[in-house]
Amino acid sequence: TTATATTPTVPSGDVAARATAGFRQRYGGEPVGRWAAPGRVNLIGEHTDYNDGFVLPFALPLRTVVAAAARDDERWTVWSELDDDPVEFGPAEADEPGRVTGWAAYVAGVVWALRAAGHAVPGAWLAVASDVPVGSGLSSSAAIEAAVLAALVDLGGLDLPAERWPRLAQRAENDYVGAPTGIMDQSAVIRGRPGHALFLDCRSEEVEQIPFDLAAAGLAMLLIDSRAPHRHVDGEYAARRRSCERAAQALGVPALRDVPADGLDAALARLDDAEIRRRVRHVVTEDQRVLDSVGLLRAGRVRDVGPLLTASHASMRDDFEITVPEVDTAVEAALAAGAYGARMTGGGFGGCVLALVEAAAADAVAAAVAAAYAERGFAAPATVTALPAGGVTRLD
Ligand code: GAF
Repeated sequence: TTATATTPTVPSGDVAARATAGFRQRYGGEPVGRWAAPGRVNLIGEHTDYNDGFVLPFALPLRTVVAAAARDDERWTVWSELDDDPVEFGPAEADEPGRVTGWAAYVAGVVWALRAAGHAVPGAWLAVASDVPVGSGLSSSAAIEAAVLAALVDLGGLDLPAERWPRLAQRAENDYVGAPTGIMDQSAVIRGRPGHALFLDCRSEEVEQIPFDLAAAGLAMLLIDSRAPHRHVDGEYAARRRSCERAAQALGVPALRDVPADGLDAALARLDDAEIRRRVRHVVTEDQRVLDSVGLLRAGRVRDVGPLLTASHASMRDDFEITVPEVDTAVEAALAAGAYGARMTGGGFGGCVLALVEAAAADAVAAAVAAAYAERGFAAPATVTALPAGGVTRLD
């Protein structure tokens, strides 16, 4: 085994300075403001959001920053660190989903969603820098959507209360970018609070901020980037969603959220397809695990959430069938090294694993996961610790 250095916390970075520098360099002037939105991890409640169910994500200290200024014409020019050249588009491209592609589609999608909702969106110069890694399942897309949305709302003085931002950002992603996601990620990056997890009812959009003070409890949350190459993520996600919708229809309920945990067996008995039964079992038990986790956190019993995290992982692995060998290996190794619980977080097929550990054990657990990876010949995982941070905000 290799001795690891101390597990780093996620970097606070100079991401805001990079956004400003990018703005000056590309556009030759000063931004009028900077807006920042975080990435997120989901503590528990996976693939429950589009079933009208419950989720419990928290915002990360990793952020995407947009430096911006309004312009007099109805054009949007956006530069990102991911590319050399800015992308420019106008109303014609913004009003036709799919016209702008790549990372800039998330920006065009926000313009589209605002215009579709009847807002007069100001033209703008935008420069984007980000510490949220792309493709690690930490919602870099929700982060850019939220930061751009906040910038455009402020620049245009739009009358749009923040409670309505998550739905709008979700529409950008669903209808412009074309990814059929739920409302969890946008809610987490917009409504997250430091030291809290966000308990969200995805049907009513009611939220409760649940105290989640890991440091005070002597605990740490390890975030292990599985480094698993993405495998058919989009198609598999859409297929899971379709299965859930078909199951709800077969059961005669608006959504799987309406199948109560104590009515699960009766519901399963009415479904003749074994795969669909597994999908339903995941969603219904996962909703219950969210409610149970919230109850434990309200009672200050943070460590006791561990077994629920691990049960969630098993359910994703065996019933929802969205894990891959890398994430299963990380979860098993973390548990064997003493983690209270561990699970893959996010849509699946790779991304990050989170592990709830005693703060003093963080380095040993990270080293154990790295050793298990080396043994299997997987690319070394990147591990950090993370505390819940705040949602989208204007920096200056
Ligand atoms: C992705 C989606 F964007 C979310 O809406 C959610 O469905 C999640 O996968 C699975 O819980 O992050």
